[in-house]
Amino acid sequence: MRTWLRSWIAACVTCLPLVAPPPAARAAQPDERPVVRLVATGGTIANRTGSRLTAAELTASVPALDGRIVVEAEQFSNVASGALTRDDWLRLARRVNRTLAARDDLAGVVVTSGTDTLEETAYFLNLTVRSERPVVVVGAMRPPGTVGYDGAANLRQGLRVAAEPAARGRGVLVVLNNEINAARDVSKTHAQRLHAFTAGSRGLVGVVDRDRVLFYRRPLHRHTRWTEFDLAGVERLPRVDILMTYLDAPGDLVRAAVEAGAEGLVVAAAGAGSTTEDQRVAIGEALDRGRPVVITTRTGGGRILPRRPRPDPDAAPNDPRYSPLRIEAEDLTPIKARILLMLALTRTRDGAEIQRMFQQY
Ligand code: DAS
Repeated sequence: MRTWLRSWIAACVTCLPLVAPPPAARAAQPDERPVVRLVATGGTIANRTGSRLTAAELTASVPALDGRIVVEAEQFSNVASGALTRDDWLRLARRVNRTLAARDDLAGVVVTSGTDTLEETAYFLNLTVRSERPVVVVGAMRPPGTVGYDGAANLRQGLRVAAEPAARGRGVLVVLNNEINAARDVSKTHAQRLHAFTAGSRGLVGVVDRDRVLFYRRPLHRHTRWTEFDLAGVERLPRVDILMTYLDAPGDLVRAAVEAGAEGLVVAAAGAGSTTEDQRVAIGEALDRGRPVVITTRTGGGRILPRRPRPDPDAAPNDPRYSPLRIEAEDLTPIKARILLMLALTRTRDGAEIQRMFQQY
């Protein structure tokens, strides 16, 4: 080997420690990257033909994070979202609460869910996770292995939102298709398309763009850190059923729900809150039996307005329209109203108190 080449190599070898510190020195550097906990529950996002993707495999599907976020994977369940139960919700909320309480270093949590009941799980967590740190729920409309699988993209976006300090204090967020929606306001509004989740006239909370995560608004209803619902001591969530109004809808389904053990009812009423006459009578009986009945609209938008005051306080004392247990749901959808009523019933049976909760959450 030529002399100049030998001395050049020797010089480079001498320089090496300056260029790349030895492993011991490297390990001493503090890791500043945000840590996000991924809690996987199943759904289409994991539903590969043959076997479902595990939480670890889901994490491996987003290498494009380029190591900028440290992801810890945890398997909660691996089922279709329609197979989850109210007991699963209790366990899931407790687990997320416990994790956040024990780990100050976590930036946030991402929960994966099947999209069919995703908005329900998101709203339940919105009312029961007592932390300001972001909890983000993601899913997918196309399964792994299909052309255009959206799961990896949605998961990557969800992890970015959960790692984002500006996401704190905005309640549980739902992230799909580059859009950030509030758990309270978002609904699945399409059975097939990628753009399946919308919050209607309430609009987006923010977007996930290629360069950054951008927020437009802060949900004003009470949630997460500001919730009054505490699952400590709650062994089970009460049964609350939803009945729909449609032309000639019978009242006997209302009676059947009460007979089957419903502790409260939600009516997906027509328009601004009307039911059939037969339902009106059966709802009156349910109220007389001490069951709160929450009136919502089946239209998908708009509020149920507060009742007008009783014209003559002495007239028709048993008129169900004026029962204190008849609650107006504001603009909560029937499935979200069911969740709020279940949680309300863990704290009170007082109609005025339940009505206050429907105005605040
Ligand atoms: N398989 C359905 C579910 O688990 C649909 C989905 O995930 O998109 O909800």
